Amino acid sequence: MLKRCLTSSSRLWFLSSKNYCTSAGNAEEDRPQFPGSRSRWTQKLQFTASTDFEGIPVYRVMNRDGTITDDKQDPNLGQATITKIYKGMTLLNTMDRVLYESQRQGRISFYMTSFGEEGTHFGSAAALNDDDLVFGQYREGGVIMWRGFKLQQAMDQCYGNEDDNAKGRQMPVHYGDKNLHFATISSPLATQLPQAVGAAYHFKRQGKGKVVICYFGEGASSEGDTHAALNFAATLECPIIFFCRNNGYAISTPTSEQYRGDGIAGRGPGYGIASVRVDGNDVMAVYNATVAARNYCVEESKPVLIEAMTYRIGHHSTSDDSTAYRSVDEVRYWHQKDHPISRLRKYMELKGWWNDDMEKEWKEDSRKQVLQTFVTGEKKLKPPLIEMFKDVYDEMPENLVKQYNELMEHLKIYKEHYPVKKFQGLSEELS
Ligand SMILES: Cc1ncc(C[n+]2csc(CCOP(=O)(O)OP(=O)(O)O)c2C)c(N)n1
Ligand SMILES: [Mg+2]
Repeated sequence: MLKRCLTSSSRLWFLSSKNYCTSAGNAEEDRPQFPGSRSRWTQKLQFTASTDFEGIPVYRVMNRDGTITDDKQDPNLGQATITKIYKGMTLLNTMDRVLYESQRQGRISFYMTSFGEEGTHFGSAAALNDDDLVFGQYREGGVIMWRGFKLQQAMDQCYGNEDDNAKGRQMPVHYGDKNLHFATISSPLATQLPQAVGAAYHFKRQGKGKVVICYFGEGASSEGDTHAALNFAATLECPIIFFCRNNGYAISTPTSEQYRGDGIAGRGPGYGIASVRVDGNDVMAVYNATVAARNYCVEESKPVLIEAMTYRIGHHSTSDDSTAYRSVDEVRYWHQKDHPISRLRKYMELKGWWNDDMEKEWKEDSRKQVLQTFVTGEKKLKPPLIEMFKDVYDEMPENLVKQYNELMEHLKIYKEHYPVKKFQGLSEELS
């Protein structure tokens, strides 16, 4: 079933639609000539069921105990890169804890954690070039962090303060940074996918060897936009990596209620897209898969689909309480038995690159960094109110000018009921 469809430099086996094709016993002229199909005649009346195929295997490099089972698959990232990845994963984890709690205290409006999915973020991000373009869904904070998004920028975005790139117009965790080639997150599911394919088509025409990576959840893959994106990417042969984080849930809907086929990777061959399934809790497997996918995109100018299997340990967001629909034991299993951070730590300890003292020191240091940037973000003023009305149009149209003027009139009368001092320049404007 599996066929090596990549070039010699790649290490991975991808499943392609060609694998389903057999030409045994059919002379070329006797083959069906229908446009849109490349198959053979059969005298056997048989429906093809997804259960006729064994599920696509899960590519793994590192065992749960942190050992590499096949040395040939070792990406040999070295101590410096592995330590950087580990520090990134744990820093994200610490930031998630602090910001989750801060929402509970009413200090920010909303938050989404990435607990348990850190391996998918850092393994894939480390495999990309800096000028590859990233489209995310919303749970990919580690990807933008790896590309250079500072803790302070993340805090400023979550507080929607005067230094927030989005000028306070987005919900928290909707990061974006043009300089880091990371398109701003937008909440409506799957909208990023057709946009990402359009960008990849542009890259193809440019011919500079750049690729797009587009992250999405397995839940988002049920949206119509995902179909449109996969089919456009396949037919236009765009250099894009579709990176699906299959974390088991779309809010409260488990995967068992989301689809009946072989996950998301299983759909790839139907679109004519080379596809692979990886252990998303194995940062090395994710890294290798993304490197191979990137090479394939550039060399073949075609899309690739990666399905990274993982588990959402946290609640969907601060608006969710997952104890209502899953057991504590289920969550505990992933937290204690199959966590990407502890697996990488075991690997580092076996190598002699990490120990308890280093862990303690890093924990203190990283927590301090998070808390310092958090406090700084909280103290900053909110952007000027006028920013709420700007930037959609080059010049503010009359109806928006009218709304803004009405808002200012209202605030002049009722200013004592509003946190006027928290907004840049507002007190002066109202006086
Ligand atoms: C078009 C649309 N429909 C519904 C929602 C509400 N919604 C937000 S996140 C989500 C679940 C998405 O699950 P998945 O894609 O698996 O990502 P995960 O949250 O698991 O990372 C839903 C239904 C939305 N944001 N947009
Ligand atoms: Mg999901």
